[in-house]
Amino acid sequence: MAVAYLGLGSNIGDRRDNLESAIRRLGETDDIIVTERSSVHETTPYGKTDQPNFMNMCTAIETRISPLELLESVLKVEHDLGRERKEVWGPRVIDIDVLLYEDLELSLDELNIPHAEMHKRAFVLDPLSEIAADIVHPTSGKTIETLKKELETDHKEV
Ligand code: GSY
Repeated sequence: MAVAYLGLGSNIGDRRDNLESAIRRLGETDDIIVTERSSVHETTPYGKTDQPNFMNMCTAIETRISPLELLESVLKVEHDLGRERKEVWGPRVIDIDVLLYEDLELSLDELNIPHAEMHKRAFVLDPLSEIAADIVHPTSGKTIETLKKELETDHKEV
């Protein structure tokens, strides 16, 4: 079984319920076992800032399916929960990103693993460090805890 990590976010409707529904549906998907989950973090929007605050969390899963099949499953859960892809950076009922899949590095049009922006995003690293602090991000060779600390240092007020 492969271990993968997913990042989830919601900023429309009942955000906590949307996260719960997404995790339940992921767990009901063939060949996906949700093994760990972080706490839920309320976060300010990254990128396009004039939108509601998000709730974010991360999960660990075990799976036999390939990264591209995992992407398909994740897109199906997003679709079933009513996700519409109107704006790249716009508000969303649910967003599920494949962050890590074992120590794989993959660069395709439709999927980058590790997620290309994860090391820049506190809304990913904060919850992810609760369940994967010692996991090594394969591109940088740094642990999630180290990436989180580096991002915090970057953002420190002077
Ligand atoms: O890429 C995920 C969607 N998203 C988020 C998010 O989940 N959390 C925060 N805080 N900002 C975000 N901007 C986008 S787009």
